[in-house]
Amino acid sequence: MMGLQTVFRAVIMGAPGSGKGTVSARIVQSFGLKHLSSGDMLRANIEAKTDLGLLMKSCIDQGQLVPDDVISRLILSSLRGIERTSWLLDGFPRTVAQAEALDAVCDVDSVINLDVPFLTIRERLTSRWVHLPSGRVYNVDFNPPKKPLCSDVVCAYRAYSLVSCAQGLDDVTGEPLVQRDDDSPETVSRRLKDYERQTQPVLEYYRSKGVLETFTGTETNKIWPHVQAFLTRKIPGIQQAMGKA
Ligand code: G5P
Ligand code: MG
Repeated sequence: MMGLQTVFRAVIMGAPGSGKGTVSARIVQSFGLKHLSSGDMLRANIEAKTDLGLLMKSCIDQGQLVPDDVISRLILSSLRGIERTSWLLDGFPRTVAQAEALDAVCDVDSVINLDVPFLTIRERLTSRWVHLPSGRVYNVDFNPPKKPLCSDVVCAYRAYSLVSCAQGLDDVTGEPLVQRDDDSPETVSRRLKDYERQTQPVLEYYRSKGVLETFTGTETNKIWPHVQAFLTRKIPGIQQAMGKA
């Protein structure tokens, strides 16, 4: 890495539910990188009923990857115009073709790989709740919202498996939280299989470039200090305080 480098470009990888969004939020807070999540962007398109969102909704709900050219165009156009900003990509690239498309535009300094057992992941995803507009994630056991909505009425709804009823309110906006359509156990299985088949080769791709750093564990709170120490070593020349990048 050159001494004059002023921007830091990182990718966070890991299976669905490995904690990419959770760790990204901590990285943003500690290091001020701009967070770009492919999944959040796609869900925002679905929510806003854009042409892209309408076209991709069923694909995403079923846990399938969207086509490489569609997601590459979306992400690379978001990177255009922020060439002088340090960023963290979450959820992209997810295939070798996507990694090559990114490489054609810029070099990645570090790839943070969260290695979490699939059994742990399955348990987490059934109790995940999200605030769709911001992408903030909660978990009934791990990081519950400050305002839970567990009135008797909601609990009664839960008994009938009406999972779409809100289980709490977003800490920042007070808006209701929802469960993702792709978090059903069957869809999670499909996403994990696709991850093994299509995304694990991307880890090899970055390993061969010497930029891959793997963090293994079952708890984000135990993984996080290692990620934080790694980034503290890696971003020496860059202003770490928020807003100064
Ligand atoms: P996404 O949105 O990129 P995934 O499947 O890669 O989705 P996901 O599900 O968002 O990843 P995550 O961000 O890795 O998971 O994990 P998270 O949300 O932070 O944590 C999961 C849960 O565990 C949360 O409830 C959290 O609170 C909890 N948790 C965290 N740590 C702990 C802990 O230590 N203990 C406990 N108990 N809980 C914890 O992609 C979605 C879809 O978009 C399309 C695809 O269709 C994809 O399926 N897509 C793409 N398609 C093609 N190419 C791409 N590049 C695409 N990107 C997105
Ligand atoms: Mg995520």
